[in-house]
Amino acid sequence: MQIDEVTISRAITESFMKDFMEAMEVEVAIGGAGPAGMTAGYYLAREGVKTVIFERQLRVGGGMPGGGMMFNRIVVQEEGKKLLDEFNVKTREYEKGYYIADSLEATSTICSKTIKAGAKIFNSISVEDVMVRGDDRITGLVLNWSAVPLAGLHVDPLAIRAKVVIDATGHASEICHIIVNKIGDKLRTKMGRVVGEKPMWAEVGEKEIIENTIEVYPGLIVAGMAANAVLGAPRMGPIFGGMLLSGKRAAYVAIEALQQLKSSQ
Ligand code: 48F
Repeated sequence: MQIDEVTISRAITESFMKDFMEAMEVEVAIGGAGPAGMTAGYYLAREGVKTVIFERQLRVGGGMPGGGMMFNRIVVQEEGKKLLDEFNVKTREYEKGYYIADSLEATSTICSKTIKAGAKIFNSISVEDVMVRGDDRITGLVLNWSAVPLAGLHVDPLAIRAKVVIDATGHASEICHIIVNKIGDKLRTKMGRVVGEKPMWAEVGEKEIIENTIEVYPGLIVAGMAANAVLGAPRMGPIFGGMLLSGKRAAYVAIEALQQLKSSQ
């Protein structure tokens, strides 16, 4: 067989565009393919929900591959270990109740299972704005290639429609900030704004992240570190159980929000 460069180029362009067009009308759109966003995507896709994830970086995983201070290990507690077991990520007990996993195995396995479950992940694309319609409800995301702002180019974005959005953009909680900047202090938090994360306290951060995984604005759910940043809870450093559990919870909060939307229409 002769290899033709143009056939390769056509294969890439055509199949990418097909998936991108498909992603323009989804049930759930997730900003950020860190541990929380990918875990949310995995459980949503497993439940048959049409889900897409947009990730700014070239690579997925957010803060997970870097482990603790670039030592590529993560620690999870008992509940987090059960979730890593579900993904079939190997863990080893370090001391009673503390489990270690390889951060690269965790990242690559969760990513692979999320895609195989049916969620689409688009890397190198940033969420730069949102769409809000009707009675104050987020209805979509506004996207641009991540390289555009890096190059300082003036290029207008494109938009996709989603019934529910998950802000899994980590510490920066970018989608929630966009809502506050453009719509006002309307988040379901103290004062309606992003409260901001508190100093590191792993015990409290890991507990509160689950309670903080809520719908903070109609159609917008927070997951992972964004949940603690928006609701004003501590960061927790390289213990990742809370991120995975929050991602899983966000999937089911999103499913509930989809059901409520359906019954209100
Ligand atoms: O930061 P990140 O890993 O968030 P997470 O899933 O997990 C937090 C932990 O990694 C760690 C921690 C553990 O205790 O505190 O920090 O909550 O992943 C967030 C992803 O979102 C991407 C970003 O590149 C990262 O991969 N992201 C951020 N803003 C945008 C975005 C945006 N506007 N559009 C698209 N992706």
